[in-house]
Amino acid sequence: MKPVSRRKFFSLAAGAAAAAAAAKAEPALSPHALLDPPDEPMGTPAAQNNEWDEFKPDITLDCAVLTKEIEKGVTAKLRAYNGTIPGPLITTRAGVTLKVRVTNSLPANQSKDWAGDMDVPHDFGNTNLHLHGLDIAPHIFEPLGTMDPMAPMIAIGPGEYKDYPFVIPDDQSPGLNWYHPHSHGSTAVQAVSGMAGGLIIKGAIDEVPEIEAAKDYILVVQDLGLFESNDPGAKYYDYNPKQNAIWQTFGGNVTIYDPATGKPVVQPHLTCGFTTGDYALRYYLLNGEPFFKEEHNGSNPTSPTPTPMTPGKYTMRPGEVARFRVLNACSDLMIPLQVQGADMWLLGMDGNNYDKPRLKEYVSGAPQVFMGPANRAEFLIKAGKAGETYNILQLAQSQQFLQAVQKTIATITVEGDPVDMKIPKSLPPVTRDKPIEDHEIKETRYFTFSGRFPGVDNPVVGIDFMINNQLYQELATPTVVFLNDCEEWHIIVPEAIRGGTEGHPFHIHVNDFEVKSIAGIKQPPGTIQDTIWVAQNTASVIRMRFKEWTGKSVFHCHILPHEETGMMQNFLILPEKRPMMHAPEMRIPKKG
Ligand SMILES: [Cu+2]
Repeated sequence: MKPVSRRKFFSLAAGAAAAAAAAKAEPALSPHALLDPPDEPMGTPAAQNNEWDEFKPDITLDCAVLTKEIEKGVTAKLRAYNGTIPGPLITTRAGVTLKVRVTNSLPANQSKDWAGDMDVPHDFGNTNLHLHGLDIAPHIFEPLGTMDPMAPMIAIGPGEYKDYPFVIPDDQSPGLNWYHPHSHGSTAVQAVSGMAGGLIIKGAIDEVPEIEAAKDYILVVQDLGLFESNDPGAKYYDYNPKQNAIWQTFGGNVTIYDPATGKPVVQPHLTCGFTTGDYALRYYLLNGEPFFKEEHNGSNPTSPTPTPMTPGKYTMRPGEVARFRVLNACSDLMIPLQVQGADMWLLGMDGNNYDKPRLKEYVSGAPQVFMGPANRAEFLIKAGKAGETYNILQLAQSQQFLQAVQKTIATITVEGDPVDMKIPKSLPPVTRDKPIEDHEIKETRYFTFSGRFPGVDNPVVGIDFMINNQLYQELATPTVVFLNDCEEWHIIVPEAIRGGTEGHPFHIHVNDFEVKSIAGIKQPPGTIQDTIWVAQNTASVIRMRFKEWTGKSVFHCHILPHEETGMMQNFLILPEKRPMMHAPEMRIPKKG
């Protein structure tokens, strides 16, 4: 019998006490703009490891409330892994079983009686864990790896824990990935409160002599969405909507939908409600430290009032080559990334290196990499003369509902004694994701990401965020694919009159994909990603091979408030071809 994977680990009262204790604890402040990747990878070689025998976690991630002063006079109750924002940097390698225990010390949030269905944010105390970017077995539904199309999503309740034995394939590409919660209803609230962390796969790329010699900087970029707390007498900010209160960006107030009249009713006593991107106060963090602030602007609601804060600081010697790895862990900000004044040698995206570094020349005002929410960019910079400075910028963009003004994430100063370091000519071969030829394509599918305002299917939220005109359904599995098949998917964001009012980042679990074209522009072979930004009125074409794992999983928009309110779909990877039925393993009668 399979051991139980989810047990109470303390009573609910103890859970509340633990949360209170965590809230009182001094916040752990990370050193400014530096995250040192640890040398020792975690995990046991898969062959030596029975994943369920005596589960000894390599790491325990405890989810709890963290009280932190973000800047002088602004204290916020956030949500964090192990009391730090970002969460601890996990380092592991291909071919191991990484054992992670998730314990949930978040306070309970009872939302059973709220109006609306699963696409109305709910149960903010429930959580689960997604390792984003790893080619591992489906792990969002219960039990892990299930092929039951009706399987429920994993929800680790307050006071509960769950053990995850993540089997990482032998040929998993080395690079920067990450982890975050993925429990439908609470993903956005938890991630934009601080719950995200980096995950490094070490491997061949780290042994390329020019890369091994380079300093390795990990830059985790996150956002925090905040409101003045609704808690009586509170002198802090938080993001803890009461009932299913919705923050009305345009009215600058909080409403609750009245099913009797079909209209939202203003709640003068509430300051905080769920939002699809705009917050009363939002901070952008680099490795936990704020570099930018935005405040809701009632007179111009799609243009928050910007305040630059302190960017991260890096120094390089003249002639030095350094490795920068940037994770866009923001809940919804697309980052057109530029290193102002320096050429970028892009090693790869989303933890998948290219066959050689791709030179992205610096052109003033033009992005070198488009980083949708969840994308990672890894690149080398070679410093010029002493006295030069380079700014790592998020360039201004207007591809989203909110206008994004330019932000300086970090500055690089060139100083000290010169050295002469080199850019490598080639990079290790990628073994897991081979190019997919035309004749291998078994199926071509089209997915349209669109929005409808005001919402018809989701009137509580007030906006419908849909894939192929459907909101997310936990128990529906509209797309069924087969193991070892290759498919071509066209991800479409239509023109504005058909619901394409803004861009959306597409992300799929379990297998990475090869990017064939973006907005009609062919991409070089070997462009492997797990997330791709699709701008308004364009399509991106990707190809995927369902390589190793079967089970029920998801693809979705990685703008988390969109995902939370409907822009997600399940898909099922089946081991072999059989007539399509909704639950084959339950309904095909056994012979004899
Ligand atoms: Cu979206």
